[in-house]
Amino acid sequence: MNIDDLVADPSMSDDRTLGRLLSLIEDGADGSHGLVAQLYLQGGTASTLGVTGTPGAGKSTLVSQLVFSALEAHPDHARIAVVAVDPTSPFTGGAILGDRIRMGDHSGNVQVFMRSVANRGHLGGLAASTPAIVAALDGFGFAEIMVETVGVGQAEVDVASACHTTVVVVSAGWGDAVQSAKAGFLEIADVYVVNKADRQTADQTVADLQSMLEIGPERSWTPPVVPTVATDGVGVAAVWDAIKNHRTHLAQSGDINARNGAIARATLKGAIEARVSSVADAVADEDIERLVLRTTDPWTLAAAVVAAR
Ligand SMILES: Nc1nc2c(ncn2[C@@H]2O[C@H](COP(=O)(O)OP(=O)(O)OP(=O)(O)O)[C@@H](O)[C@H]2O)c(=O)[nH]1
Ligand SMILES: [Mg+2]
Repeated sequence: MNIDDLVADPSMSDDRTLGRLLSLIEDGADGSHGLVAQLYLQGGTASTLGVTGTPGAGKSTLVSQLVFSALEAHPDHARIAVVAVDPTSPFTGGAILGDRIRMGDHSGNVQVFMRSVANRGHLGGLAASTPAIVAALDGFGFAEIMVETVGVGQAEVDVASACHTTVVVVSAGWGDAVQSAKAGFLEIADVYVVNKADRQTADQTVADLQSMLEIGPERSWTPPVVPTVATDGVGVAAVWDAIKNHRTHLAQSGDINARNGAIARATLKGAIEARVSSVADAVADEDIERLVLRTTDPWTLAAAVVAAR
């Protein structure tokens, strides 16, 4: 099947062609903007879930469990996509392999589609390509899209928070709640998960987070703090319930409109960044030479280059 046919009629999709399409979008290949643009117009129906948190906290293990919850919630065979944003170097590759193994629970299930976004030197980086991938999957008719990112670095955190519901996963005993506040997690969490609750320190971590969340400004939704043992599935049903409650809250309070606006803004920002990055890459060597010779400066040249587009 070719990609134009796929975009025209997503119901005919096969996952191999979809995978090729997503690679074109991720690379910002010629023509990929037109494809994702068309899919964007067809989208707006998916529920998106961002999952972020500390490295090794158990995010992938939890996501894999949440896929089971989502499958149960969709007996209509609606499809579920998992996007794992993995900016690790191709030479270590460990995390990607780890994710593949944990997500192996769902390999062979035609209802589930997995994608990893590697963000290695791609146009505009992960803040540009991840929203485009999500928009494409949404346009494809996926009912649930889960995006996992490591919560290290602003771009990773931003990508996970540009979703309808953001789940922050920390492991029990991981530093203290203050670390979590420093990482900016308190502001973005709609649901807080304290994983590895098989450790004795879990109760303290839960209590610390709860009290930190209470000191914050008054807000219409207070993030619940849910202990889990993701490897055994303990607490996963409570996390799924918290996600459902948050979705109900968004709909009933009208906060969904602001959330959709924030997601649209993040997607636009990614599109702008990708465009600016391609403009920067296209600057001629002669112009660069003028910078080196100091006959012009980067700021004057930037204004001229952007104005010329
Ligand atoms: N003891 C214990 N170990 C867990 C639990 N959940 C996950 N693990 C283990 O913790 C390790 C990391 O789990 P992952 O799910 O890969 O964690 P992650 O947050 O996705 O890791 P990165 O994506 O590399 O940041 C694995 O060895 C898991 O088996 C848990 O509830 N208890
Ligand atoms: Mg992971």
